[in-house]
Amino acid sequence: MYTTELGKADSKAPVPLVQEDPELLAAFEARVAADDFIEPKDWMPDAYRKTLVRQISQHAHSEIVGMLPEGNWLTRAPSLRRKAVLLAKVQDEGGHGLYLYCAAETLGTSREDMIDALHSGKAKYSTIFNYPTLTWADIGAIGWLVDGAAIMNQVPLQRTSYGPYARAMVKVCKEESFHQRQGYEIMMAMANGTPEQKAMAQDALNRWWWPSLMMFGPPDANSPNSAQSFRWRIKRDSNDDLRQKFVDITVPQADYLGLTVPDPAVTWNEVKGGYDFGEVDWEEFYAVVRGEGPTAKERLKARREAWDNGAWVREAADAHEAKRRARLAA
Ligand code: BYC
Repeated sequence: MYTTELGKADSKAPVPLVQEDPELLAAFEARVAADDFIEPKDWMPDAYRKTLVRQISQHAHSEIVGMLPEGNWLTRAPSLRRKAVLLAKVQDEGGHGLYLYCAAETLGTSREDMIDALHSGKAKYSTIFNYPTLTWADIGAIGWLVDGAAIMNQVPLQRTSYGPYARAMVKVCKEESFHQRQGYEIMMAMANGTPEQKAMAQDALNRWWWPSLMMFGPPDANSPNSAQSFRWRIKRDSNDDLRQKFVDITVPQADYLGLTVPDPAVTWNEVKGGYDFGEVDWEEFYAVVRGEGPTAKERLKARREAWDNGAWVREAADAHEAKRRARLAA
């Protein structure tokens, strides 16, 4: 995503928001308030368009960069079945990235510009993909926790106000459910396996738990984009509400596996009807957002190399298209 740079000429000097026509703005806001979908050719405020490009392109980058930690295990999956399932999942993530880039393109930003922003380090992608996958159990933990957190965040996005983004989320959510189950199934096999396998499963839970909670973004009180995104129904649930829902669903799943969530503060709170839990290390979160995560450099290097190595495919596709057009014109 183009980060807050979108509304700024440089990172220090804020650019005033475009002064919108009050009548058009009022009509737009009334449509959003009535839960109408906004479509690509409809009038929309400049800041709405920019917020969507920021969020959807971040989401697309996350899907594509997210293929890397799991791709790392494709050649080492413990059986042919596990390899086939993981391969299908990683391919699904590539597909999600493509739907999302297409949705962002309908807002008038080119794919090249979005990819350029990722490769130059200007654009963000989810912090979660800056952590390494050290053992096979990490593949189980990613499916269970990371895809589980993604579903929690993406189900409400099926009702986001921008039509192409909402529709992309429908297929993405169906596939994410399969991803979450494949991860949990790996965790079940390991948690019920040898003591060494169970220890690997616990270690993976220990390492992925807190980064998964960070996926929902900063606490509501420190979320600069939330107020406007709620008003325009881009966001339907708050960062903290989704994080709470995730904890409430996931803690009993860990219990069922016979594993322990690495947070001594987790306790059922009868009054709120949910779990209390400890404070996320927000310093770590912001450091990872700044590009200081354990595998951040490796991830961007892999993406840049993939783009450069794929140049011949793009050139061949362009040449084929030019020939096809020339034939049609002749
Ligand atoms: N990582 O004001 P806030 C997947 C940034 S992939 C990095 O709350 P917002 C999968 C945020 O961008 C699923 N940055 O922002 C793939 C903002 O910075 P800027 C990925 C983060 O947008 C492969 C600043 O912090 N899902 O499932 O209202 C394999 C302040 O935050 C993060 C999506 O992308 C983060 N975690 O809310 C397996 C979902 N959190 O731009 C699985 C779509 C926050 O102002 N995105 N920041 O400089 C969203 O729902 C929202 O953008 C967020 C943040 C809830 C993430």
